[in-house]
Amino acid sequence: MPEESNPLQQAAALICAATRITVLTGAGISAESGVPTFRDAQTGLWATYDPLQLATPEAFAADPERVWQWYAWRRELIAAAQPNPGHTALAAMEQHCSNFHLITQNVDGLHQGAGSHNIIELHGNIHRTRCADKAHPAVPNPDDTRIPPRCPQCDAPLRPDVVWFGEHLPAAALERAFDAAKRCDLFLCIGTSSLVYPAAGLPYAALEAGAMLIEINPSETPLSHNAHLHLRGPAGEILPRLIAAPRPTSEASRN
Ligand code: BJW
Repeated sequence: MPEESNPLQQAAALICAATRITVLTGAGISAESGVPTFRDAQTGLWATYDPLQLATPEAFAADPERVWQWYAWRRELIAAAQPNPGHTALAAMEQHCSNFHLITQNVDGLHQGAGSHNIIELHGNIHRTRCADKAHPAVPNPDDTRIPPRCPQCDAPLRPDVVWFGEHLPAAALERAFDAAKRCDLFLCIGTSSLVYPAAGLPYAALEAGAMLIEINPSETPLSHNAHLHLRGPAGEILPRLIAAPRPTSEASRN
């Protein structure tokens, strides 16, 4: 890494030199699409809503209507959102790296909308529903006006296919994510507070296996001091500049 270059150029050089890139995204990457994060002061969902009353299996058991309605509101909000330049830049990065994994904690489907392909969804997807009793995927009957609607197979309530606190992450996705973290030579951690486990453990697994670590976030997180580079700012501004940044010439890299 040429020492005289700025952090953005250094990051661009790391991306250019990497052969196996793994990215972990969180709610921050969708913030510029108008999808609220969870923990940002004032604008985060948890500033207004209590996660214990909305994002746990106990909350759903106690008041399924309230939980369903809250997710229906969020689904509508997300349906109106478009991928932003941060999502698009990651889709472009995938085109230039033959070994690229995009792990997301987001449930909004905006990476798919931007054209990313190799996506590992750790916390599910808000656009899908499943049976609350048997966990199988299930699509509500459009004529079912009950809230929540019932499983067409067994008449149990349906729930959003997302991972709530205290629930296990989908095992295959989690295994693929840790595998991608341990096998990469560059790990990018973008727009996550790095507080929620096991996802927050992924960058540490990458570091332990010898990868370089870049964090992109306007704020400091518990991960920041472990990152080789911390690019401070909104992902929708930094990522497009990162993929467009001039790479150091081979002459400059030798010096
Ligand atoms: C920008 C930006 C811009 C803003 N550009 N950046 C070890 C220690 C302690 C606790 C635990 C542990 N292991 C497990 C736990 C318990 C728990 C946990 O981690 N709790 C902690 C909070 C303390 N974990 C779990 O329960 C998980 N399950 C589990 O571990 O199962 C095993 C088990 C089972 C039973 C018993 C014991 C173990 C499940 C976690 C599920 C999380 N679910 C949610 C809701 C998903 C559905 C929904 O959408 O409603 O997932 S909670 C919420 O947090 C959501 C997110 O995916 C997740 C992470 O949040 P994220 O993405 O980081 O967002 P924010 O808001 O926190 O941060 C946004 C960041 O963006 C900020 O840093 C901003 O600065 C930044 N930003 N604008 C770039 N423009």
